[in-house]
Amino acid sequence: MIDYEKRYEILRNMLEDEGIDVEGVERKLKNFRVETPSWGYADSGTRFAVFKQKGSARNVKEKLQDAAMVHKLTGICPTVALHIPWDMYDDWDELLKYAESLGVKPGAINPNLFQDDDYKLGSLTHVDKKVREKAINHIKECIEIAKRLGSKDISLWLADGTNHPGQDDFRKRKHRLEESLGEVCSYLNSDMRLLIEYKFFEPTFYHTDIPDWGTAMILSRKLGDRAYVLVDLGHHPLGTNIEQIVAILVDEGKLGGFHFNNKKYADDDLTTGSINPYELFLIFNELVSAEEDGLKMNIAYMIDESHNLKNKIEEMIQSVENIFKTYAKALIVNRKLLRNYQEECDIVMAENTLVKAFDTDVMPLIYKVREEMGVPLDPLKAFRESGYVEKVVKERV
Ligand code: RM4
Ligand code: MN
Ligand code: MN
Repeated sequence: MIDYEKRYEILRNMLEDEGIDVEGVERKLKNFRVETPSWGYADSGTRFAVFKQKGSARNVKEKLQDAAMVHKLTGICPTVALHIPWDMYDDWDELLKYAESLGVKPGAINPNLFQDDDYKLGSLTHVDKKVREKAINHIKECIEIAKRLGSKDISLWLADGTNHPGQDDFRKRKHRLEESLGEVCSYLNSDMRLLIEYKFFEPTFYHTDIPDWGTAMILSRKLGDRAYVLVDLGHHPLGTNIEQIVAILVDEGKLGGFHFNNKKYADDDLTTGSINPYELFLIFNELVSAEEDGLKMNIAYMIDESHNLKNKIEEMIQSVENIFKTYAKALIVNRKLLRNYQEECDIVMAENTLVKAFDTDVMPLIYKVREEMGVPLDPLKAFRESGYVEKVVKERV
């Protein structure tokens, strides 16, 4: 048992002296949810090879089992993003019941428009109407699955793009994309959303059809109330100010969700918060700031990682831990003070106000919340002691 009481008292007193509503912070932490991806539990690899791990999930039910384990230990991951056709199943009602019996639910449904020969030159933007129709029908199928499962979000990443100048016409592709997505949106129920993910490179390297947040926002504006932008932290050029993008999207009411991960060079999908924890903090700082200013927000927090060096479940727990901890740090920023310093143009103290929260050890707050939620204080340790890995290695042969 972690003995955190004294540390908690000191932290609580310190925060209350600053005028921070500690109970409010704890309430928000208890309500925070982050979705884990089914593909994070299955074997994956680099661009060069797939590395198999003993005991990794082999099908959608096993992926749900692993995700349920992460939720059991963290208490904040009750939904699992599914990828179609990777997670195709013949009886969705049965699968839904199965998920619920494990204590989890399907989350965002991710169509796959990047693994079929027909899509080599594009899917929703393809010059051939037949290919576009095939792609639209696949998303339509995903929407039907979502309706069966009670999922509200369709999370769309397009691999569309070109490798060679002159290969295709940018504007024509843009028009085809708008038309295709217009049709896609017409199949959504009024409480469903299309989350549009942008990425400036890969698998094509000359251009992609949705390279950045601006393009994704133009699209989502044209598409109307059903469409929002999804920010994958790995999909920006190095040095991009992601927190500013987040602030603008939130302010425009168009931020639909996140794919959390971290990058060093490209779309590395490394452990969230492992390379640049301060960037993650600054992103959460914008979210908390917007929320405290009363902005209307409906944001799907999701992890998009699939690891093949670390144990997959341990890695997911690590990411969840980093996300939760960072959110807590953003919640304890002294916003009143920050605003005052900003108004007085006291740059040094304004910056220090952020750094102070970032530097604070918030673990006692997290322990308190976990204790009240009835989950292990140290989920990683609890996982190692659970014997889960040994169990699935035996079962999954
Ligand atoms: C992309 C993007 C998508 C993910 C695929 C596999 O880079 O991040 O979200 O579904 O990879
Ligand atoms: Mn992604
Ligand atoms: Mn990605």
